[in-house]
Amino acid sequence: MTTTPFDAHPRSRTARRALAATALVLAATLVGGGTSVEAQTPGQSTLDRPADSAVVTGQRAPGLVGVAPNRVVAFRAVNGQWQQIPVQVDERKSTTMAAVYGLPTTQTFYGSSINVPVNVYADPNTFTGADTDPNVDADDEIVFMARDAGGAAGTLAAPTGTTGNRIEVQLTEPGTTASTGYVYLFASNGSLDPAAGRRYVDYQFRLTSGDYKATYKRTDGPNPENSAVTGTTYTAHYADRWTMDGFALRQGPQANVDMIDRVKYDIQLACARNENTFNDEEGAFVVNKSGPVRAIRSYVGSNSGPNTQNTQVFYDNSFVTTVDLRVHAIPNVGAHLDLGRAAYGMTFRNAQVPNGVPVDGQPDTVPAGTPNWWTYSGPQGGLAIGATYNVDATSGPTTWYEDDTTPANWQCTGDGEAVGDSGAIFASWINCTDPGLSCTQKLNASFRVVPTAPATSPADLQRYAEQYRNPLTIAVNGQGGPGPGPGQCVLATNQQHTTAGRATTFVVWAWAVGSGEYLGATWESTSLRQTAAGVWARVTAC
Ligand SMILES: [Ca+2]
Ligand SMILES: [Ca+2]
Ligand SMILES: [Ca+2]
Ligand SMILES: [Ca+2]
Repeated sequence: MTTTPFDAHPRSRTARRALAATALVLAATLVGGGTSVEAQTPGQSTLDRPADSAVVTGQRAPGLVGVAPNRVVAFRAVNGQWQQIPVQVDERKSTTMAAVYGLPTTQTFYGSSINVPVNVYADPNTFTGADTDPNVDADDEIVFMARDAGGAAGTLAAPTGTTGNRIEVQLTEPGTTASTGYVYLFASNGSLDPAAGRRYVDYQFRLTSGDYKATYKRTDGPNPENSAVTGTTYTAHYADRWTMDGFALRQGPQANVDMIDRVKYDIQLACARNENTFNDEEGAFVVNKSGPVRAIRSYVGSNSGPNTQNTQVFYDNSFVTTVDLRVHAIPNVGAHLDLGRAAYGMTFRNAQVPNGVPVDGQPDTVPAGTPNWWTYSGPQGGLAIGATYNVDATSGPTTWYEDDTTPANWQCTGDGEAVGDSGAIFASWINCTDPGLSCTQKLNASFRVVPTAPATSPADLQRYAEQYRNPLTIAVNGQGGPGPGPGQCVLATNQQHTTAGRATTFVVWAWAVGSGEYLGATWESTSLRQTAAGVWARVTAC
């Protein structure tokens, strides 16, 4: 049995209920022996994924394509009752980096062209601009929290305020089908708030200079900020585009005490390039978006890598940083989090030091290894970090760890100390990754930080870290949508098809309307696609 790290969090009840449901299912199996699979279908989610989100693109939910983003709503079913949950649509668009910069396509930086194609989050308040299609389209993302999932809705009638058919999104723990949950997406009639009255995260983008489009120095920074993100379990602060210089837990005895020196990005060659020099030259924001499910801060520009992009996505109890390196060949590159003395007393663990080393400013021996997960735990609380890499421009990353108040190593930015400073470094020669130089190789690194309450065990921290590397399986059943229309596909029981006019029944047997295809018994489920007005054809799956 595991504990949730979010004990100060009212929604931790969901996880406890899920565990209780698991126990009930197990008990039923033990007592009943031959209990059928159907009888075990839980009334609520059995997932234990407190920090995970789930994204369904418009491409996977064609029934919602064409629906206005503020008309997409989500529900869970708990013991046969609908409950609305927060959902967010993040629109994406294909454009060029030059458009993101709001600069001519002929613009170059250090010989690198910015007239390169990219697919990015849209933002009407940056030069990226709003999506070209104001409704949900194929690349737009529909996102909700996995812990908001419920049980299977079965034959529940659609919730009040929705139109058309539901899209069932089933989340399943890889390799453990008994751990599963369901979320149902619908189009609303306009009477429902997609946030369901919640706001999980708040991001205030504040430029010292004023309005972004009017004042941002896109060809030569710096561009000081006083930006802040507030989740349920943490706050973060930014002083400039690349500079996260504040981070505090919101639970425990050191609530709201800044724990970090800063997040560091660097080429560790005589401090030639780092987040300070990135801020100092060309750069632009792709998007600044705030809640309700997540906030997104994405930006570009790193000296001779004008197309390099960093995207940070903030949830209520985690944040994800994804670096897309796009630069000429370079000798090495690293991304790491340097803590401050407020982190003294924590213990650092990874696969090489599973029993941990103390964060105390005194050097430790941490053998080299692949930085897939690492954790900090202590009376302050915990940090669980999981990482993924998509790289073909060099060999894999190695762990960076430095805990030393008098480091021999130059501290290129921040204060002069290295405190529990850990992350990933690509220490081998990195081939060109810049499409602005017609290069096609890649180096993409993604890190998720899960801040937790003090009571979280090292084992749970490791589990949350590794969950980022092993995401939930997402299955999308049924296509939902605003209402009948050619191409619509619906997975439902034959009784539901009959009620909705897609099938007819005689005694307990059902046939599709229009095509006349036999569908089986009324309690069986089939997928029907509308091939013409009033014609439904049986298909293998929606
Ligand atoms: Ca789009
Ligand atoms: Ca769109
Ligand atoms: Ca130490
Ligand atoms: Ca430092």
